[in-house]
Amino acid sequence: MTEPTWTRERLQRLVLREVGDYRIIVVSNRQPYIHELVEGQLQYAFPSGGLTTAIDPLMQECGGTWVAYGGGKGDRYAVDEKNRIMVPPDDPAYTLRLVWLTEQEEQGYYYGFSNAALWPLSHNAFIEPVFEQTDWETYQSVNQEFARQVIDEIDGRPAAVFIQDYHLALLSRMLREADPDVIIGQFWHIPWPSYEIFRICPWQDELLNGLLGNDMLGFHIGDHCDNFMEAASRILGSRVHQEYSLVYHRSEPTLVRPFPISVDFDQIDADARSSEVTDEMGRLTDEMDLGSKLVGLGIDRIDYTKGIPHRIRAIGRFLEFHPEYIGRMVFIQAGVMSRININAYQQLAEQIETLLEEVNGRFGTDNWQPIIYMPTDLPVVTLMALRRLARFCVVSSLHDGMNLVAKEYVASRFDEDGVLILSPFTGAAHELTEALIVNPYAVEQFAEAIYHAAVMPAEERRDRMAAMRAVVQENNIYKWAARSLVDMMQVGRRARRPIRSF
Ligand code: GDG
Repeated sequence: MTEPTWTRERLQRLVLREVGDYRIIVVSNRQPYIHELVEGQLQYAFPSGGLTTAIDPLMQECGGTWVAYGGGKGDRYAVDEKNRIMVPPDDPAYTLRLVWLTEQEEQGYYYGFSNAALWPLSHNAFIEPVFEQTDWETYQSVNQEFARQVIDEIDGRPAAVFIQDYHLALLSRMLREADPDVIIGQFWHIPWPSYEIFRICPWQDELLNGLLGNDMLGFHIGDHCDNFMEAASRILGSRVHQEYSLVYHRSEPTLVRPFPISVDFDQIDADARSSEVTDEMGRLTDEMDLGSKLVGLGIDRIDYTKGIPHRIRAIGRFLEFHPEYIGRMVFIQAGVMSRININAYQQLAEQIETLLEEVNGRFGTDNWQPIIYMPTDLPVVTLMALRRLARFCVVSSLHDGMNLVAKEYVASRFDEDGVLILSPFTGAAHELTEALIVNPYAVEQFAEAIYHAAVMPAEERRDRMAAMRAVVQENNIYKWAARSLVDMMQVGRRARRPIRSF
């Protein structure tokens, strides 16, 4: 394999050069390490989700502080009197500072405004957003609490704050008002909706005004940048310089750019080759009787944007069209349940169960089921072994900012085998053009894509996988981090350069 342009070492050198005396502070809702109390003992875990997967390696390189909500039962026992702890626990590299929220705050800010309003608003999945005044008020006060903690952490020193995601849309404006010298950037990990959809939000002005407190605002793809700029122009009347990707609000500029996020390709590639993974593959093959079967795989947070019902229907249709695969294929659907106290997620869980009963009931036999559903938090080694065992991996999102599952599958296939079936409605489809791109709503075409994956000759599989691996290896997480950090620092410094008078 050739060396990619961006590596951990190059990023580290770049950070030293670009960041200089500024302290880097990352802020997100989700913490990268969660502490739990298990039989009185403190243990830690990594939460699943794309954001922490992407940013932890970056923080390990540049040090600094990560401010996040402390949602683990053991968190309060793990931190010091300033609510800080060094992480990763095994090899401390940066500071984690935790923010405490009450149950009622978590309900209104996280389950309420973030995930019952903003999440469905931003994804074309036909789930109606729920706009509750009290949730919005809680969202504002929790953003304010994050702002207080970040300002305390900065403590008047030069700082660059890199905010993550849609839980903190108001934070940059609050920080700017408290300390105009702070450089601020934000990455929005989910799509930005079209103007027609965004304008149904009762607090559209406040959200835009909040986000335009950033020096730099990143999205995964250009379409989301364009949607955001159109909203700023039509709703707030902001001046947009499309050719420079700049939005001027109250004569302050915000650079709006695409930065397609990615994974740590080399690390995943190396992990996939380990003997633990090979042993786990053997264990799973025996336990699940996969030996002579065609294995398909889905790994997702159980979310209505991921198109899981569509995928189950397509597998049913595939078996109907190609009965020769009855008893000869197994589709494993793994991934954790999430946000289960929101109505739409409970309905999704029920819908999945009903569809599984239908497809497994129709095609299954006494000793074989076409779909094995494992909605639990599986160990990392098991997920890796499943990726390596799967002839094909299905990512059928109805809408997805990027989708890291697709890139993880590609990065773990060092054997250059395996077929990726990918929805065109993911950011990843813009880069992984050698996948079998299929519309998840078109059930017959979807079923045919599964068949295509099943019968694809080894040479074609290798060519396609090698091409996708080259893309993910080059466009890795270090490139994403380097490009977004450089843009944030440069645009932030430029905006604060003293104007010389002649
Ligand atoms: C958001 C955007 C964007 C999944 N199940 C388990 C598990 N996972 C891991 C996957 C992957 C991550 O979680 C999911 O990342 P995605 O990118 O697919 O999706 P979101 O969580 O919706 O992330 C998305 C991302 O932010 C980054 O910007 O790509 O578009 O929606 O790493 O492997 N991990 C473990 N157990 C599981 O059961 N350990």
